[in-house]
Amino acid sequence: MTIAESSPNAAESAAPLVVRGFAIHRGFLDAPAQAALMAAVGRIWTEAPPLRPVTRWGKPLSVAMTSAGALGWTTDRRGYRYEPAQPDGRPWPPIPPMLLDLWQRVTGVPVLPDSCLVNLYRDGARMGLHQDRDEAELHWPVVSVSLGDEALFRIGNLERGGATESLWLQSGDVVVMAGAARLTHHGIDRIRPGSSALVPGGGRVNLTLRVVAPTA
Ligand code: MD3
Ligand code: FE
Repeated sequence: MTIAESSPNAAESAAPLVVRGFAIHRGFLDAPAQAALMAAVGRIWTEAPPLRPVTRWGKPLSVAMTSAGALGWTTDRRGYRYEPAQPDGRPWPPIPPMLLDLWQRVTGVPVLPDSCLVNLYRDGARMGLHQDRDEAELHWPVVSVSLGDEALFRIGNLERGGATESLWLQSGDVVVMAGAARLTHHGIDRIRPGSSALVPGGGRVNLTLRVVAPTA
């Protein structure tokens, strides 16, 4: 059964919680849909294994990453950017249809994402507060899907600094960043190891869907 075929649960039709412009759909994916999506992530990993990329300064990120779609986000000693191929030259695998379907249902925009970043957080992994602005057109939304262990998500401001708000994201939660929220600083402080058994080997997977290449 695909996510598209599964009947919408009560949470899916509920109004999202909005925090600083981030629309948080708690429990958007029920347990069968989460399992189906996790299986699709496993197929992505078969063709494009998660790697811990290094920064410009040669330090590996604590998060292991891979991508699906025409363009994948990566970083190495030349800096960070979107690339049409994996470091070994192979193309990224296609974005699973169930994610394209989810994108259409939660955003309603007339374009499809051309990139799906797949982040893997094992114990101790984190992501510092940052903005995402490597995409050509910054007005399209970004959609995040959480699978596996719970994560403490921190939401800041358009500018660096200032007060932040934190909330726990759980497996099956979907967050839509649109409008001003698209350029808001955000990060993951920590995960709660062992809080879910969904990810083989443990940890958390976050999928972010983005429109990266120019659409016009
Ligand atoms: C707000 N990922 O991949 S998801 C990222 O859980 C990233 O792996 C985190 O931040 C994670 O860039 C947070 C929420 C998220 C993702 C992308 C965004 C929020 C965003 C892009 C723009 C604005
Ligand atoms: Fe981000």
